[in-house]
Amino acid sequence: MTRKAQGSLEYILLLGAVLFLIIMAVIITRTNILLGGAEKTQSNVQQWNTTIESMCNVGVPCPAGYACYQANGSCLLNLIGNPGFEQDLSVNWSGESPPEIIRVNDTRKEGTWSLLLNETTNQGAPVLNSQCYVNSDAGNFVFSAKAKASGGYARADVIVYSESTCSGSSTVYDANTSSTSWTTLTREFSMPANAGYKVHLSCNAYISCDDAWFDDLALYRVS
Ligand SMILES: [Ca+2]
Ligand SMILES: [Ca+2]
Repeated sequence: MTRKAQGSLEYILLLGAVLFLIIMAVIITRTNILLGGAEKTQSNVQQWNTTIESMCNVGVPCPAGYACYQANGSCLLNLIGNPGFEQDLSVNWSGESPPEIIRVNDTRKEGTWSLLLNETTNQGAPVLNSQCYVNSDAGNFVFSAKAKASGGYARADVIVYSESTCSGSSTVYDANTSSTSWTTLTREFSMPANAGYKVHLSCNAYISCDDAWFDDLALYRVS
């Protein structure tokens, strides 16, 4: 190899090393910026998840996944999954006495679908339970549901358990209506940390009922 060729090779290697360092510096800088951005976005999402100042109590709709706290018009994160039965009932819910637990679209309050619990002779009381949720921090909550009934009462309960697995001792917060037009049921209650809880919808399980419809459920933390 001539001295000139060797000089060119050294020059190319040096240039390559400098380019490599520049590229690495750019990657590190951009990664830090992206990470910072991701953290900022997450922080914004966490704030977004807590409360959205709104005027939903005068008709401004809340975003999907949020429920309107009528007391101050803010939108609060809805802790119940599939709350308006827009997805199949196997999503976030399970039937306890399933003969007549049906999603229907001929009468509903929100979206396309609602839930019908149709009590029929000799088939037992239809009951639909939400999945078991775990409450992380002690606080005060509001549960609400749109409901209507035919030939008796539609009943919606929140059951709070001493164990996070929805077992142990329990307290029932119940609400019901015999109205044949859509009515809002509301219960306020508190939960300790690490309590398990479920929503329990029923027709003829505790009080007389022929048909009960439910839609637009919400459970949210108010303090
Ligand atoms: Ca619905
Ligand atoms: Ca019936």
